[in-house]
Amino acid sequence: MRKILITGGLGQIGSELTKKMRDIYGNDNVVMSDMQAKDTHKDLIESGPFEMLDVLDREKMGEIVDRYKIDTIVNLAAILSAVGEAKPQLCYDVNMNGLYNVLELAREKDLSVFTPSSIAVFGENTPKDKTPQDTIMRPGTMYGVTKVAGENLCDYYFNKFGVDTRGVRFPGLISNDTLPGGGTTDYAVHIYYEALKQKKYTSFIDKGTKMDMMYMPDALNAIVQLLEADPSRLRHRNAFNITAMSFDPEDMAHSIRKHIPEFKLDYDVDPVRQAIADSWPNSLDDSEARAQWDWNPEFLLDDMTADMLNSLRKKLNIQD
Ligand code: NAD
Ligand code: AKB
Repeated sequence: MRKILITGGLGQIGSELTKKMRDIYGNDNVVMSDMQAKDTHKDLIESGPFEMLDVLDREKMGEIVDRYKIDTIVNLAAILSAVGEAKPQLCYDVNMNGLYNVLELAREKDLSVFTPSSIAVFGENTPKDKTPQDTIMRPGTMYGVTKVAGENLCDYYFNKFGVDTRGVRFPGLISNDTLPGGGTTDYAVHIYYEALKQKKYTSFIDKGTKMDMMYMPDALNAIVQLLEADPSRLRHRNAFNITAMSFDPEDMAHSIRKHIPEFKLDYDVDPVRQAIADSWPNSLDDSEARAQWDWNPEFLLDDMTADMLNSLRKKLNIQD
């Protein structure tokens, strides 16, 4: 049985991954950590071990690894694209130095490491449609720069020291538990909350802007599936393109109107996040992930919309 440490565990992915991993590996075998405890996640924090951990504190991370006999780190602590443009130094520190600390501990203590990358590794010069697995990567954001460097660093630790590093390039993730942490694709979560609360939404991303997206249950499956995949089949360890769907705000509105016919969508485009979105792919080619570890997502846009609206109605206590 694995003994897992999750960093940044109270974020959008970590709060749901912790639950899933505790179900699979056992509550006591999954240590969740973050900068500070949050009242909103009291149940989760109390369902297994929780540690306050800044990934910039390598000594404390090492002490936690030893105390719990950790053999796998899932490194989710990060600063995402929009916040990264507002706070580039913080983005560089957390995404680069945090990952470096994780990898150094992994080298010293023979740990496996999973670190997500992102569609943010791609930039203006990358082919936009069916973006290939191996292609030009010259991102225009600090977040993207740290993600490309992170992929390379993880490859380096595997090739040079034999550390078992793995990762995927996630597209925008949509979930109904924890709100997203300051990215460009966040509109695709907010739209569902506002559709239920106000029956209208003002999008900061313009119509016609297609980006890859994925529903959280598929993203969590991807992490566990790749972590457990047969290493002899993996040729792109740290940077698998994966996607489930590609859409623009109008496609979402169309899907939401199947449940809320009066839903209205208008636009107040944010130039910073729009420029980031314009530099990212319209759609990824994820055939290498499908071939090397049988990646196969379940949710398309209409399935996700039905599930999101249903779950959020209960969460927000909103009647039909
Ligand atoms: P998030 O912003 O929701 O959560 C990140 C967590 O990291 C937060 O809880 C925050 O408190 C924590 N954190 C920040 N600085 C820290 C530090 N110094 N030490 C410890 N913890 C710290 O992010 P997320 O969406 O859960 O993303 C997790 C990973 O997945 C990131 O690497 C991100 O780049 C990647 N990713 C996410 C998406 C997405 O749409 N959510 C898409 C592509 C890639
Ligand atoms: C962001 O928008 O920054 C993230 C991502 C795609 O990496 N959701």
